Amino acid sequence: MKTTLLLATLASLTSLSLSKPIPDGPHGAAPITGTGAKVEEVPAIFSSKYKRVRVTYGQYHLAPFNASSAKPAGGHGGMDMGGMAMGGAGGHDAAPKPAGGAPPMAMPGMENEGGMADVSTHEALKPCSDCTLKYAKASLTFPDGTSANYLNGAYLHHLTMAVVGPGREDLACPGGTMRIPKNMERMLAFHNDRNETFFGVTGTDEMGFYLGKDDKMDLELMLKNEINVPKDVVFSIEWEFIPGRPAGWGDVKGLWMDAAPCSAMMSDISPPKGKTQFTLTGPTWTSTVNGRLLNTVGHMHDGGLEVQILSNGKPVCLSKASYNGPGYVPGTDALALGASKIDHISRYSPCINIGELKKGDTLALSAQYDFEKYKPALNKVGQESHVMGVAMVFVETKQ
Ligand SMILES: *[C@@H]1O[C@H](CO)[C@@H](O)[C@H](O)[C@H]1NC(C)=O
Ligand SMILES: *[C@@H]1O[C@H](CO)[C@@H](O)[C@H](O)[C@H]1NC(C)=O
Ligand SMILES: [Cu+2]
Repeated sequence: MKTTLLLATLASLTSLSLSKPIPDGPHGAAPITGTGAKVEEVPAIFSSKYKRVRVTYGQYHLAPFNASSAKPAGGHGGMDMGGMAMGGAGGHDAAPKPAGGAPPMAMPGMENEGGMADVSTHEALKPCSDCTLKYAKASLTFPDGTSANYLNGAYLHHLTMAVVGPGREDLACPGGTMRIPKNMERMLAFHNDRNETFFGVTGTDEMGFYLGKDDKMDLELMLKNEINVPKDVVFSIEWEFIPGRPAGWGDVKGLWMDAAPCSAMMSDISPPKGKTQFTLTGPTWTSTVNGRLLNTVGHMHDGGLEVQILSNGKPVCLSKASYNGPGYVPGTDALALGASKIDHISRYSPCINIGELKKGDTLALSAQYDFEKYKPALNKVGQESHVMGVAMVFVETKQ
């Protein structure tokens, strides 16, 4: 297993092609990525003072949904474990991040998630260094550039990006946990709704997330193939940032609100047995900072209706799921190749300018599901897939 991982890593290193030099190669070593990783400059949209880059993290090979456990398909992005490709190391849906580069073992309940590929890496390409991030937007395409989604069989299951560096601390789960070690701070999450992220309320307000020279970016990336033929996909994020750390700008942090507690290794939860309508309720978080709650969208799995956030017991944000937007309905070809004919969440209503936050205030999240209204996704062996209740809330912190 270790040899396979090493070979896969070497293969991806040798095929690194860069149209621009990597701004900040970690300690001289080339970052570990999928094939074709690169950083390209594109025109900024929000301000002439900003720069915009498209970071391609790589092209990855996804095994078919129905791949048998005994006969793994080869991949560029990592090694496959019976249709569950394991690449890089770690992943919140995978397993404890092991020391020494040993591949993680599938978490109980995840081993039958057909077509799932964990292509996480501890050293993802950085969009910039000594810069303040304003905006990010993720995409998943096929190598020919067309969007990859339920329509044609492969989708962006989720990604979480964290910055690892001296003095970094996760706002929601501080102090170091099994899942979020010391010096790690989660700062970005994308799910298949692919909603753009503003580190602020708009693209131009004077605040952002600072990324330093010594920070590394940890990318937890899970991709999923819904159909019974292999697929190659390309994952990228467009970032917009201002160089340096402008004087007077506010600091933006990500607050990962979750139905699962900080002690859990992943956000995935088994749906309560025998229930079709239920609410997941997360632990109460007590604020350690003063600031302002800027924006968020919720995240659930199919079957979810809405994510609610309570501040000091009062509802301050309701992010409702809507289903079956363009690109999210499996097409005829995808259905013929085994895609399941269910409704898929395609977007969430955003909450913007949520309100003030003071030290001692409490925040809590809940997520409501109704499997009678929207059927849950099923895994390879016909069991209900895990569910989630998550919202990455961006906060402007004031000391
Ligand atoms: C995505 O979220 C932002 C808030 O960050 C919001 O302004 C925008 O309307 C959302 N877009 C969609 C398609 O939901
Ligand atoms: C998966 O499905 C494809 C297409 O229907 C089929 O050709 C293939 O034999 C299946 N593989 C397994 C392992 O069942
Ligand atoms: Cu999820």
